[in-house]
Amino acid sequence: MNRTMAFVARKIFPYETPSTWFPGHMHKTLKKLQSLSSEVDILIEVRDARIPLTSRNFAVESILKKRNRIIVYNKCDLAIPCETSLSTFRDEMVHLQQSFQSMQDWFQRSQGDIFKTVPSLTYVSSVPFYAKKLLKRIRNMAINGITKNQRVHVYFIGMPNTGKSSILNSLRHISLRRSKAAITGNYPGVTKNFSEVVRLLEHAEVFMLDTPGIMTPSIAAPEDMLKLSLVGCVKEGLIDPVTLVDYLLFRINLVSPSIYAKWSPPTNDVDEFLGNVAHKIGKLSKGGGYNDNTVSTYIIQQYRSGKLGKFMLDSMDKSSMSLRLQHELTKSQKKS
Ligand SMILES: Nc1nc2c(ncn2[C@@H]2O[C@H](COP(=O)(O)OP(=O)(O)OP(=O)(O)O)[C@@H](O)[C@H]2O)c(=O)[nH]1
Ligand SMILES: [Mg+2]
Repeated sequence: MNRTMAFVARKIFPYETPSTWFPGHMHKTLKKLQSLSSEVDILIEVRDARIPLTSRNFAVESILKKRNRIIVYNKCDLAIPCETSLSTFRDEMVHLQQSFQSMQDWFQRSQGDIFKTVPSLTYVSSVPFYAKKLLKRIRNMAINGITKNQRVHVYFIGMPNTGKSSILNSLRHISLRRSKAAITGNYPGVTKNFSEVVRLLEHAEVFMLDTPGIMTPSIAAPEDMLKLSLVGCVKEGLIDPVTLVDYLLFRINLVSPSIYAKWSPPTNDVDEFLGNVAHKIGKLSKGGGYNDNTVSTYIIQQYRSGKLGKFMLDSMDKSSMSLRLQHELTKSQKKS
């Protein structure tokens, strides 16, 4: 039997939950959102399609749950496996959203509160097709009477680095052909303050507001910080790169070790993996050693840019989703 056939992936990744990353500006943002909640007519909640469950901000959801909402799963270009077509992926995400929502409804009902059905969209901020679709949804919500206000405010919220500012810019470009209104950047925490209002439609008083990305004040599930660090939602350096690569290896092995076949045969051992990668990319010293931080950082960069295959870090089966909701519920009950 060859090594690939004999390989058995790890089923668990024991990990001590580090605390969340919740700097002062996020605390301020959460408070401000709370106080402004009556001015939010439409909420665009941006999530990262690679972690559709983990990048859901349950802290914000609980303060803005009565608002008209559209969930946008951004960065689909980094989450769709090559063999999956966009429409299949879209269907999967709609299905995920529906099953998650029905479970959520059940949980919320047991707390005496019911969520509205929330429409969701997959997105790639650089592709006009998606901006046109989202624009149409917002226009319908804003103009077709869901919102009665004369002036409509569309707020963009979500975890850091999920692409809120990029989406705002893409909508403005499609609608008004105007240049960027919001600064974007490839690290979390680019937007630090609420933006000024930015016009969205030419002939209607519909305006957008960008907000700083916010994490949840506490972490729901033990592996959350690992996933959020891998996709770049939290500050660099909170978790050491070797641990991140070990976790990435664990997740990839659950999908298929063939994803890293260009570097290494299947393995559950992060040191063996790093050594094989170091060898393949020419980072081995004459004595056969390597700097594990340098090699790990390289692997993480490859993953973030989509060069190490496209796959999700969240498990999307019903029992994983249910477990996640239970974690969230436990957290919110502990708080109250
Ligand atoms: N691959 C890919 N990258 C994207 C997409 N949308 C945004 N990005 C990139 O993701 C990074 C973060 O984008 P931003 O728009 O600044 O994210 P943000 O949510 O506003 O971030 P904060 O202000 O820090 O909360 C930037 O480097 C963008 O170019 C997308 O659909 N696909
Ligand atoms: Mg931003």
